[in-house]
Amino acid sequence: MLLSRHLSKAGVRLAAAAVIGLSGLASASAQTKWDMPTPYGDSNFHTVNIAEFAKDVSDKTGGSLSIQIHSAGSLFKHPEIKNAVRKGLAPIGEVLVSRLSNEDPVFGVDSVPFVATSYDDAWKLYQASKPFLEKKLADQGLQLLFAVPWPPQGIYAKKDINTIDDLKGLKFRAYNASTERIAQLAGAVPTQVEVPDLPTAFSTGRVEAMITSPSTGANSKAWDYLDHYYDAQAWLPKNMVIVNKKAFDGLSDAEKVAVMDAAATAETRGWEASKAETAEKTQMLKDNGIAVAAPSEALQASLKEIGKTMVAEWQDSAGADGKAIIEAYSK
Ligand code: PCA
Repeated sequence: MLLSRHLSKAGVRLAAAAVIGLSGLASASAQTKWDMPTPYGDSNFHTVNIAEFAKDVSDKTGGSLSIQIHSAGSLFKHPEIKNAVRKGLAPIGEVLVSRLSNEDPVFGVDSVPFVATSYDDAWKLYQASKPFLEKKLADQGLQLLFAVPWPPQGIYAKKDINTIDDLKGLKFRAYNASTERIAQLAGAVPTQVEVPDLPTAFSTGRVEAMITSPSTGANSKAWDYLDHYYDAQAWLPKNMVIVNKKAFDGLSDAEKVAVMDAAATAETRGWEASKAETAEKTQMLKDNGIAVAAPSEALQASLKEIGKTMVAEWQDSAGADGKAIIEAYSK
């Protein structure tokens, strides 16, 4: 009591000075930290690209905006990431675009088999669909920062797949509505499995075959649990990085410019990395003992038949937007 009274005046002045000093310091180096959930592991080329994007943002803003990546579904599982960003639970995140095709067919256009099977065509399809994609995202308060394709998709299996009949009855791993539909049309049994769970799903027999990229096969050490890869080059699905619009609008003008610049650079770098990845990871599959082959003519013909059915189904469901996208793409 006595002591505190003694200290009072000088103490109050000192404390006030300290508070002003601290707050002055805080506003001079206002720091924003964004948590960023992503679905795939650290060694995946998409995650590597995003880590460079995050570093770029930090460098360009002098550290005033930092992005902390939470990979492999560690903060939010893949199916939850989009809604987490929409609700602002995470300001920024990565998702497979076609993961959202149940909301709107526009999101599924890059995963319809044999519509765009080369990088050039995938780029054209991206440009044709981008305005629609951006509009659908904007309706949910989301903004597209950049999108990067996976290498072309091929079939992995524990046994030889010579014709489509060899897929009949197999437990087939799916990662979106389109891979589920392919399994159904081939007479296989689809099961949704996220990439981080692949090794367990295969080794416990929950799934026996899948269609995905050389990247995902190599990243998840497919040689530990299967023997065959058929390079069907069926489509190139994209991942996208999206940001909560309110969070973005809360940045300073300089920070906004930094994010947009880093995003444009990441998109270019990501497309190049994906191209390099295709040959590199296909070789890695071979080096580790997987039999890598082109699909037989019979198998490829059946896959293309399935593709035709799915193009028709997609066009039916996508209506006027779908028509406009295909028109822009065919130009
Ligand atoms: N890898 C991801 C999506 C497409 C790909 O090549 C996956 O298998 O889930």
